[in-house]
Amino acid sequence: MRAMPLLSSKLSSEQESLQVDTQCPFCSVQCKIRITQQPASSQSLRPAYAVEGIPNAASEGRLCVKGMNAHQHLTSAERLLHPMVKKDGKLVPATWKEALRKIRDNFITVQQQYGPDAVGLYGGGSLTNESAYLLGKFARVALGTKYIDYNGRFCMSAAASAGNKTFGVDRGLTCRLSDIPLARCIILAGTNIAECQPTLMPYFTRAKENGATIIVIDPRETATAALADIHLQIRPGTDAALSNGLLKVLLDEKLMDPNFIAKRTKGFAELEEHLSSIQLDEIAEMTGLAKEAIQKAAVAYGKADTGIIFTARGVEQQTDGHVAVRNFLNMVLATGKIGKPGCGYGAVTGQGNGQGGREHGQKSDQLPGYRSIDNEQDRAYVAGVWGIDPAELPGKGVSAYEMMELVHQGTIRSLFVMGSNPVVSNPNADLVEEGLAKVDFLAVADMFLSETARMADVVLPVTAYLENDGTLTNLEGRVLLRESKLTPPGETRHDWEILCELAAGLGKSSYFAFRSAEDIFNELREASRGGLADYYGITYERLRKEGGVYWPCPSTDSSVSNGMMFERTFAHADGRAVFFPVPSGQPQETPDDDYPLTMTNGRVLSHYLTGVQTRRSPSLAARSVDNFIELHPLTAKKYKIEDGEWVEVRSRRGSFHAKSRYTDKIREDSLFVPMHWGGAQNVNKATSPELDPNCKMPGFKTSTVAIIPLRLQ
Ligand SMILES: Nc1nc2c(c(=O)[nH]1)N[C@H]1C(S)=C(S)[C@@H](COP(=O)(O)OP(=O)(O)OC[C@H]3O[C@@H](n4cnc5c(=O)[nH]c(N)nc54)[C@H](O)[C@@H]3O)O[C@H]1N2
Ligand SMILES: Nc1nc2c(c(=O)[nH]1)N[C@H]1C(S)=C(S)[C@@H](COP(=O)(O)OP(=O)(O)OC[C@H]3O[C@@H](n4cnc5c(=O)[nH]c(N)nc54)[C@H](O)[C@@H]3O)O[C@H]1N2
Ligand code: SF4
Ligand SMILES: [Mo]
Repeated sequence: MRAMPLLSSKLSSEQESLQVDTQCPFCSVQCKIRITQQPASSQSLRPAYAVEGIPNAASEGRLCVKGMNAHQHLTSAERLLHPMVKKDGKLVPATWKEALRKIRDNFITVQQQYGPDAVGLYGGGSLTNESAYLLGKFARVALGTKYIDYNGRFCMSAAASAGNKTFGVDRGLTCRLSDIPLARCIILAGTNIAECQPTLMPYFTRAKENGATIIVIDPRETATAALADIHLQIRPGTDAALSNGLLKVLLDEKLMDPNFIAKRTKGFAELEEHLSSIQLDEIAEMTGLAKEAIQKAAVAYGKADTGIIFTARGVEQQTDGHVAVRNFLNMVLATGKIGKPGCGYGAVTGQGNGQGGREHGQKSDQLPGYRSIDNEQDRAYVAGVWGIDPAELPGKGVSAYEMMELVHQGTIRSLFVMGSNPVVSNPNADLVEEGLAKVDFLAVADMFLSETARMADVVLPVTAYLENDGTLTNLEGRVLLRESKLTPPGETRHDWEILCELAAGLGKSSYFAFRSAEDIFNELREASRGGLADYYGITYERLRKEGGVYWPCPSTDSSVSNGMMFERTFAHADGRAVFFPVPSGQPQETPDDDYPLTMTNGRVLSHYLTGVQTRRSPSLAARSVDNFIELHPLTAKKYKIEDGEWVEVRSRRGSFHAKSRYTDKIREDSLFVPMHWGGAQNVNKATSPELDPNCKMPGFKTSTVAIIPLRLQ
C-alpha cells in the first residue's frame, strides 16, 4: 500500500480510493480491520467508507459495531490538529515550540521549587507498548519523579495482583482463546462479553454447542447471561462470599483434585480449615441467591473434565476485588483446572492495550517486563539498560486515585496526562475536578478536547490508531503489530515523539534518541529481558511474519511460546501456586433509609469508556444519546419514577442526572448506570473513592444511592 495523505472527510473526487489495514482502537480483542475510503463523487460530497474485519487469530475476522464505526471519530471535525495553550482562561492555538517550552519551563520551575516529586504523570491503556514504556522511562529518567500511575489501576489491578499472588505472574488469560470451545464448563463472573468483547462470543457459543455448561454471575440478566444454563443473579459486591459457597460445595461433594493440590500447590490446609466455618445458608442469604442454585453451579464446574473461569470488572472493581478474584483462583486450583487444554483462568482485559500497558512501567511500583521498583536486582538491571545509576531511580509512588488526592492537597503541583480522561473516569469525580481546577499546571496529550483536556493549561494533539505505528498486547497476551502508513493530520505528533522532545528540553536527549517506534521496542525488548513479561524474543519482523506472538517469549526462536501457561510449573520460585482463605466480606456500603438502593455501573455495546471517542462518532452516539439508569419497574413505582424521565441519583459523595429505563432484567434492590458520559451525567460523581487495600482498585461497582425524579424537585 502506498503512503496516503490522510483518511479524511475532505478526500476529493480527483483522488483514488484508499485502503488501510489496521486494528480497532477500542477493546482488548484488538480485531484487525480493513477500511476502504471511496472518494467523494458528483452524487455525494462526502466520501464513503467500507469497513470489514480481516481474518486473524483472535477475532477470526469479526467486528462489532464499535469497530465498524471507528473511522468516524478519526475523521471528526473535532480532532485536535494543533497545540493549544491557555491564555486569559481560554485555550488558543499555539506552536509546538511554545507549547513544549511552556511544559518544560513549568516542570523545571516546579521541580526546583518543590522537588522532583512535585510533577506527576498519568498514563493509559490505549497507549502502544512503546509509548507506555517511554512514559515510564520519562518519569524515572527525564523527571526523576516517583509519581506515575495510569488508568489501568481502575481496570486490571485487582485481577493482576491476584494472579501475581496466586500464580506468581499476571497474564490476563492463562490459556488461549481456542481453549474456550474445549471447556466443558465455563464460569463468567462479572463479565459481560456480549457487549464488551462481542467478537469473542462465538467461542462461547461453540463451547455450548460442544455441550458445555455456562454459568453467569451478574446482578443483571445481560446479553451474556442469555447464553447461560445457570444465571446467578447476585447481590452486588458479594462475589467473595459466593465463591466461598462454591468452594464449600466442591469440598463437601469431593469434587476437588487431591493429586493436583498435593503436587502443584501450597496452603490448602488453611483453605480447608477456613471452609469448615462456611455455612451455605448464610452465603445464600448474603448473596441473595438460592442455596440450590449455588450447589448446582459448583457441582457443574466440579464435575466437568475441563473448565475455565473468567472474571472481569463486576467482581474486581470492589474494595475486596483482589481477594474475590483469589477465591475464584482457589476454585481453579482446587479442581486442577489449569495448564491443560480447555482449562484455565481469564481476567478479561479491558482496554486495547490494557495487557501490554500494565507490563512496562506506567504503574507506580513497576519497571519494564513486570519488574519491581522495590527490588534491588530489578532496579540494577533496568538502570543498566537505561545507562543510569540505580540510585537515581525513584522509588514507588502511589495509585491513580491517590495521585488525584495529592493533586487536591497540592503535593503534586504539575500533572501531565497522556491517554486518559481522569476527571470522568475517577471515582468521586467532584473532588478530582476540584483538584484539577486548582492545580498549578495541567498538560494533556489527546486527540480531542476531552473533559480533562478542557481544563488544561497546555493541550498537545496526538496521532490516532491509523497514523501511529506500534505494538499492542491483546487479552490473550499476544503481542500484535499495528502498522500505519497514513500521514498524521495537521500538526499532530506521536505520543512517543512528544516524550522524546520534552526529554530533550530537559537536557536528557541522549536517553531518548529514538527515531521510530521500532527503535523503542528494541530497547523495551532488552529492558523486559529475563523479566516475567519477557518480550526479548519478539521483533517487528517476527510480528509481521507470524501475525502475533505470545509472551513470555525469551528467545527469537519461534517455537518458544505457545500461549498455554503453567503446564508444568507456576511462576513462583518453588513452582507452586498458592491457596488463600478469603473472608466473606459485605459490600462496602449497606443500603439505609437515606440511600436505599445499590448502584452498580459499567458499559453498553456502542460506547467506549468515558465516551470521548464514541460520543464523537455519529453512528455510535445515536444509539445512546444520554446517560440512563436501568431499574426494575417495581423499584421505579416505589420511587414514583416514570419510564424515560430525568432522574437525579444521589450518594454521600455527590449526584448526577440520567434518564430512567425500565427493565425486569435487574434485581429490585439494584440500579445499573453506564459510565460513558461526563459533566452532569457522570456516574462517578456518585461513586465511592474507597480503595481495595491490596491493589488500590476503587470500589466503583457498589455505591448506595437515592433516586429522585427531577420533576418532583
Ligand atoms: N462496549 C464497550 N466495551 C468495552 C468497554 C467499553 O467501555 N464499552 N471497555 C473496555 C474496558 S476498559 C473494560 S475494563 C471492559 C469491561 O468489561 P466488563 O467487566 O465485562 O464490563 P462492565 O459492564 O463494567 O461489568 C461487567 C458486568 O459486571 C456486572 N456487575 C456489576 N456489579 C457486579 C457484582 O457485584 N458482581 C458481579 N458478579 N457482577 C457485577 C454488571 O452488571 C456488568 O454486566 O470492557 C472493555 N470493552
Ligand atoms: N464508574 C465507573 N468508572 C470507571 C469504570 C467503571 O466500570 N465504572 N471503569 C474504569 C476502567 S476499567 C477504565 S479502563 C477507566 C478508563 O478511563 P479513561 O482513562 O478516562 O479512558 P478513556 O475514556 O478511554 O480516555 C482515554 C482518553 O485518551 C484519549 N486517547 C485515546 N487513544 C490515545 C492515544 O493513543 N494517545 C493519547 N495521548 N490519547 C489517547 C481519548 O481520546 C480519551 O480522551 O475508567 C474507569 N472508570
Ligand atoms: S470494540 Fe473490541 S470487539 Fe469491537 S471491533 Fe473493536 S476490538 Fe473488536
Ligand atoms: Mo478498563
